[in-house]
Amino acid sequence: TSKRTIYTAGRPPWYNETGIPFKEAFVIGLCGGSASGKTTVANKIIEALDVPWVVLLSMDCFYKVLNKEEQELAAKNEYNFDHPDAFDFDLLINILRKLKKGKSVKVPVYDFTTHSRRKEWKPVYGANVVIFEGILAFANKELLKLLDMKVFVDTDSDIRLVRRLKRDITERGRDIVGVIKLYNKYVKPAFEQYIEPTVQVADIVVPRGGENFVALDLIVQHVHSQLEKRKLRWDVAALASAHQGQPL
Ligand code: UZR
Ligand code: MG
Repeated sequence: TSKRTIYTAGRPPWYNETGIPFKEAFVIGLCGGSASGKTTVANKIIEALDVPWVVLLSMDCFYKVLNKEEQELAAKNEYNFDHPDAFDFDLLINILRKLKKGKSVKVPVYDFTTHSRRKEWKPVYGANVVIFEGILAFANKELLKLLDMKVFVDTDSDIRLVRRLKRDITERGRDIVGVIKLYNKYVKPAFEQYIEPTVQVADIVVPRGGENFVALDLIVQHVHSQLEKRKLRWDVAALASAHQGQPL
């Protein structure tokens, strides 16, 4: 575990043990259809990474605040929450850019019952690794530039529909007719138009999601090796600053 302690060394994660600022967090983008298992994959990566200061950022926090008319549409299941227009990409990019620089940020807390943001935003502190997950995680060019590794969770649509039905009925108090209506009207078309094609920009495609231990292991190995490379760069920088411009 000695190689893992390097990243904090008893200090906030944005400095290494020699006081060299930790400039960049490693950002993993996790994309996939609704109920594909993105959150499960994210949590398994976090567990297996065994690195301090890993942050999970969900796209759900960046839904736009709805006005009155839009709220009425949403109540009738006639607002499209699966379309890119439903998300505040500007705020999302802004926040992810800061996190990537190792800065702390405040993330909006979205309330799906009122379709507004809570007064208190959630503080998120600088991290070594940021996992950003969402159905449209790969749907914006500026956003893509911030992702160091792009993982697409590819789970069959019948399995996703079954899970979505279960989740919306048990956790979100919806009824079967409403869930199926939403699925056919918005979830499925948006998947086909905006989500599925973005598999092309992925570095790794994970079939079956959280049960794919080989894929999870490959992802974790890559992150470790990237963090090691960065650590090497800090060491060189620390050495250089200790010599204060004298040749090493
Ligand atoms: P995922 N969604 C909800 O229904 N309620 C919430 O509180 C948050 C999200 C839905 C959203 C989208 N659309 O289809 C999907 N609606 O969850 C994206 N309505 O989230 O990737 O976890 O399935
Ligand atoms: Mg989710």
